[in-house]
Amino acid sequence: MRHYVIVGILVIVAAVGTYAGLHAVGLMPVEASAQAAPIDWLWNLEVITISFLFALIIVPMVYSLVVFRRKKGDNTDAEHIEGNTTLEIAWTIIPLIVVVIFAYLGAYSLGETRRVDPNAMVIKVTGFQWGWQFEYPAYGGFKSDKLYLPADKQVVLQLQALDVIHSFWVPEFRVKQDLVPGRITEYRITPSLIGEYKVRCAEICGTSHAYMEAPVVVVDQAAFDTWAKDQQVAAAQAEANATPEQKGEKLYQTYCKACHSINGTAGNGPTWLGLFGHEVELADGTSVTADEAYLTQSIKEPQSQVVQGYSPMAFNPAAVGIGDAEIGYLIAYIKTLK
Ligand code: HEC
Ligand SMILES: [Cu+2]
Repeated sequence: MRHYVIVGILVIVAAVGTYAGLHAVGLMPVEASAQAAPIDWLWNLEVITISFLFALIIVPMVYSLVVFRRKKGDNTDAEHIEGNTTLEIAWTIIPLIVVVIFAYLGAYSLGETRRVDPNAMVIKVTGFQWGWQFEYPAYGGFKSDKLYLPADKQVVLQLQALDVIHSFWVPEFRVKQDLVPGRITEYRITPSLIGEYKVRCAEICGTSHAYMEAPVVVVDQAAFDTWAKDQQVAAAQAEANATPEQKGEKLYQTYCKACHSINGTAGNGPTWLGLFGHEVELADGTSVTADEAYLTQSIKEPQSQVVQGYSPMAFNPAAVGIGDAEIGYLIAYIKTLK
């Protein structure tokens, strides 16, 4: 009996110690969304259970090793034990109940994180190799490379992938959602903490996957309205005033920068420095002068003429709405890169 009492007390002490230790490590980043609350609550309950189970296994084991070790000169056999039906039933039934309870709590928390607010603001999110773009249809459809969100208001992100599977993940929001080519997936979030975070792609998607990040800025409603109105006005003005070269540069910054440098270094695709007017060697052994016709063709039908030493361009500019006018701007911009 004495052993049971001692082990019981040690199990409780070790469980509390383990939980306190895990808690002190700070396993989770700050909680910055309403959806994070049920997730963190469940996670905490799991850590408590894990701490207790850990103590329940480790303490009796270490206690037995120390207290019941063979005394010097004792060469007798240990007691022969056939089994213990009560114990076996108990350690089958109790974990079963615990697992069923956790399954219920898991389903419940999942439901909580998906609660729909019919007034949620829609933001269109495009993920591509290797970057993010955010579009605000509620404010004239301006595009941004930062995700601004108002605090305490649900937004629904409509996620679209242009090439391969990506995954939208802001650890502080907890919830994560894949972007699947050919389909629009939804991600609902109610940011609850003003601050700056980062969205990162959580699905390995090629060479520069690790750099597929974008800032996420949560501000109060008033600051958000100001920002959105400013962006809307700026977008309209930029559209009206920009020279073709500037429009081309903007397109380049948004869509092409990940693979094409403008400083002469080769990336996933050839550099654009000095491209216009140069002889380009193609994979089929022929060569061609990089004039308007060739560049237009390369952008319109990326697979038609493949540059020597590169795999065909996996990005399809037409998929992001790059048509004849935009190609004109891009070529005007490429011409400036001498
Ligand atoms: C995912 C990476 C990637 C992105 C993003 C990308 N490209 Fe490319 N691009 C390539 C690769 C690889 C090649 C070389 C193979 C080929 O010719 O198809 C290439 C070739 C080209 C060429 C021919 C260049 C030459 O040196 O002859 C043009 C023009 C071009 N891309 C335009 C664009 C434009 C415009 C955009 C943005 C709207 C863009 N690319 C975005 C990967 C990319
Ligand atoms: Cu990705």
